Amino acid sequence: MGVPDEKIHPHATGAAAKTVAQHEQPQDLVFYAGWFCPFVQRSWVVLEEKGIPYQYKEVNPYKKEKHFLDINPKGLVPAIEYKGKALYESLIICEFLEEAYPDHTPHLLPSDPFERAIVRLQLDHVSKAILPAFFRTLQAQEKDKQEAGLQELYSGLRQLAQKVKGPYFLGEQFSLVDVAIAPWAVRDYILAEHRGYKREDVGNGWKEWAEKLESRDSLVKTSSQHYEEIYGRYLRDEAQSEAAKATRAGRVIP
Ligand SMILES: N[C@@H](CCC(=O)N[C@@H](CS)C(=O)NCC(=O)O)C(=O)O
Repeated sequence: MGVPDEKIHPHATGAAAKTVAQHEQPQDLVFYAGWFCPFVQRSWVVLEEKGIPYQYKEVNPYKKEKHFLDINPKGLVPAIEYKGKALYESLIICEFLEEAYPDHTPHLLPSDPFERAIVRLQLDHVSKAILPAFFRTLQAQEKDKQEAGLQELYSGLRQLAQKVKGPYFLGEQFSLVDVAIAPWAVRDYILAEHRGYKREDVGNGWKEWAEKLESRDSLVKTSSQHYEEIYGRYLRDEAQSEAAKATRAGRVIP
């Protein structure tokens, strides 16, 4: 028996569909992706930014088919196969791409070790503070819990935005901090429509940064339509994804 999340639109649409069509040929790097997934979009953005040759393969991660579990035992997208070897976890894939393709620019990590560490600190903040608050706000059913989630989200985003040099996190250089948060800037309209979220209420220039991120070419080229269909299940707290279950149980997002 399947889970309700299995019933998703089967492939990318809009600008992302064109990008998928350009990446059907076999390559050393196979990108296992779900068109709808913000974690996928992180790695996809890096592939597109750097112009790395890749073959796009659409996976429905809710089906947990054996061939996919062999690649990622966690059964989550994104995952890659690189020269026959498997790797998963969006940010780990992003860093792998940065290191495995040193001649492909832009470089998304600064060259100075201290600056690199600062970028990683912010990635940690996105994972531990911002994303859990985003999911909590999305899934909360009671008004007071939605409001509490929203305030946590504002606080997490505010702390991050405060450090933005502009127009991107490190200034002119587009970096992994931008990559890590951008897919949620693309999707925050869902919270605006259903949870009273306003970019302006974050402050510290988040609105301007979010606008810059969502309009960047690599984000536009990897964005589809139909996100509402996916997020409807989260908004009703019916989603059975690992992230949704973890959020419901007060656990860390896997
Ligand atoms: N920490 C993982 C999260 C990936 C993730 O949660 N992907 C979702 C789709 S957006 C997935 O594959 N869900 C399948 C499931 O929950 O069963 C990463 O950063 O790659």
